[in-house]
Amino acid sequence: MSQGSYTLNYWNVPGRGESIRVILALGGINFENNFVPLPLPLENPENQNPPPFDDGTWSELKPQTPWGTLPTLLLPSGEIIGQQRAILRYLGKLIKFEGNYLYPEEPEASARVDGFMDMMEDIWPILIGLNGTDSMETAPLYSTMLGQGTLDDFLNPRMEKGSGELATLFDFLENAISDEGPFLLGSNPSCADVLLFAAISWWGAAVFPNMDKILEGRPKIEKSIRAVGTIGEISDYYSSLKASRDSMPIVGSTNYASYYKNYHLLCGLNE
Ligand SMILES: N[C@@H](CCC(=O)N[C@@H](CS)C(=O)NCC(=O)O)C(=O)O
Repeated sequence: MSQGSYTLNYWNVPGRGESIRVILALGGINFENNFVPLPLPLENPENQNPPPFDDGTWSELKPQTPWGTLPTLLLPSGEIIGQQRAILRYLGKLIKFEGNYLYPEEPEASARVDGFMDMMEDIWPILIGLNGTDSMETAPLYSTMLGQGTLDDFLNPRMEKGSGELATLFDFLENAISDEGPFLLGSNPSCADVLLFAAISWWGAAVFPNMDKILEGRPKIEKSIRAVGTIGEISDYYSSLKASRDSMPIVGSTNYASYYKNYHLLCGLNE
């Protein structure tokens, strides 16, 4: 790992790390990825370095992280910070887009950004599905990661308009976005829009078969994530990495490269 630059520690999938990659790319900030093998009980393919799946690295690294979780970001100062939304706020205070910081300085605007990002973190554990008694085999995210397809029986009733727990949470996000758009606060993007872009694209590949169920009847969410995808720095970033995804593993029905399909779609890159 190099000194004096940024290094993102995360698995080699989008997950909670992708928003940080996107905001760094948007800011034109060089960074390295330290891909930690995913702690999943899957066999590692030969000759792949680092191995994609558990090789004991995470159990050694976990106690050394600030919060026992990834993502973490190594800063140029040598300090390591954790928690996806804290990292986004930190970078949003450093990075400007068209003259405006990605984490707004005005307290009421920053509270709207925080509330929006916190709502997304409330959705995350439901989609991962390891709350309560759920085991890995019945968790929506782990189902695709273990190559067993999407968990429609779990997702469909929860995404039912008007009654489903997840549908209601997505509606709160939709209603929070400015009517003028395209972004949460209007014409200027914030780190919350970066998180929305990264999260919806991820959930729409790793939990749902695509983004349709999330975007149906939620035009403001769709407008925001499409607007983020058309920012030149972001589409250039995905374009530069597209070919490298070919070496990602295929497990059962899941080709891990497909976890990036919605980013490419929103950036206007051909699959
Ligand atoms: N609130 C934390 C949650 C972090 C989290 O749960 N990360 C997962 C990966 S997305 C993790 O580190 N899992 C491994 C573990 O908990 O041992 C954040 O937003 O960063």
